[in-house]
Amino acid sequence: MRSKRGFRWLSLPITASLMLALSGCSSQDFGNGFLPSSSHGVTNHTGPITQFWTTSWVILFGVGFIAWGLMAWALIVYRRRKGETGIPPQLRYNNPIEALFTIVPLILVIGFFILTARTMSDIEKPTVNPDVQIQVIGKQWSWDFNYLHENVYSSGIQVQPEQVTKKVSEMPVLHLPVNKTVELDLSSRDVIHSFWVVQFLYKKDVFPGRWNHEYFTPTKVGVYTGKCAELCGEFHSMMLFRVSVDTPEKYAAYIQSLKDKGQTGQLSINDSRNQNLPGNGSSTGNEG
Ligand SMILES: [Cu+2]
Repeated sequence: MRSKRGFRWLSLPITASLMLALSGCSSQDFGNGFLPSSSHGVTNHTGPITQFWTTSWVILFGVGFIAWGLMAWALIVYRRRKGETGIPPQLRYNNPIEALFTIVPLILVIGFFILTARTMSDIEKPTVNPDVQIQVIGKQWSWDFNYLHENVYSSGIQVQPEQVTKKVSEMPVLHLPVNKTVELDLSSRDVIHSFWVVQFLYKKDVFPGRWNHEYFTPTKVGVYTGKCAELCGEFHSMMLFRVSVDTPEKYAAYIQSLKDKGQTGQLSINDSRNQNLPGNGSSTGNEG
């Protein structure tokens, strides 16, 4: 009877954590490792990234459960009983256990290193002769896009608070044609930013005085959420944008609309960022 009562208190935290884990998450979230389910098949990289993430946390949760289980077992089995006094027997130099907690983490670290290096080198592999090449230039607190092959540009204005909830359509938008290979060349006019498209499951730092590159193929038509992911000053949280993955016709129409507005040529990396002052209502990119 004693042991039955002793373990009853465990049922409460176990039930509570199971309820927490099982409520509010669908089986799709679970299979997706709780990454946004809207990221499914959005680029050629989202599959491998999801797989990498899910594999990692499943293994680490396994390790966690074993460690927590052993801790709970030791706490319960070796707890101080009634009438016990003094320090319990002191043990040291248990070679099998020391070998275990050296070798197992070593295998984990090497395994994760190989997994990471392999996934990253696949994702970072440059595309030779990409179909679309676009310069993405960060500036406090918006983005400029130079479409190199089409020789047009668009220049973003800092998002205003009401746009965050109401006027998504007025945010700067990077247009990409679906199923075409894309190279993005990223740099900054001022401080360090980070180009993050949430559903692409990838961020790339944007540095002044340096060009970084990102290669991928968008594979699903849609509009995706973009943010700056590097704290870059007062209006960092307003440095929002959208990525629109278009059908070939819609992409061509967008490029034509830039030409019609006279936005031909390219914005220089050395342009002033003052085109971005709040209150400048147009997004036609006044080079300064
Ligand atoms: Cu930023």
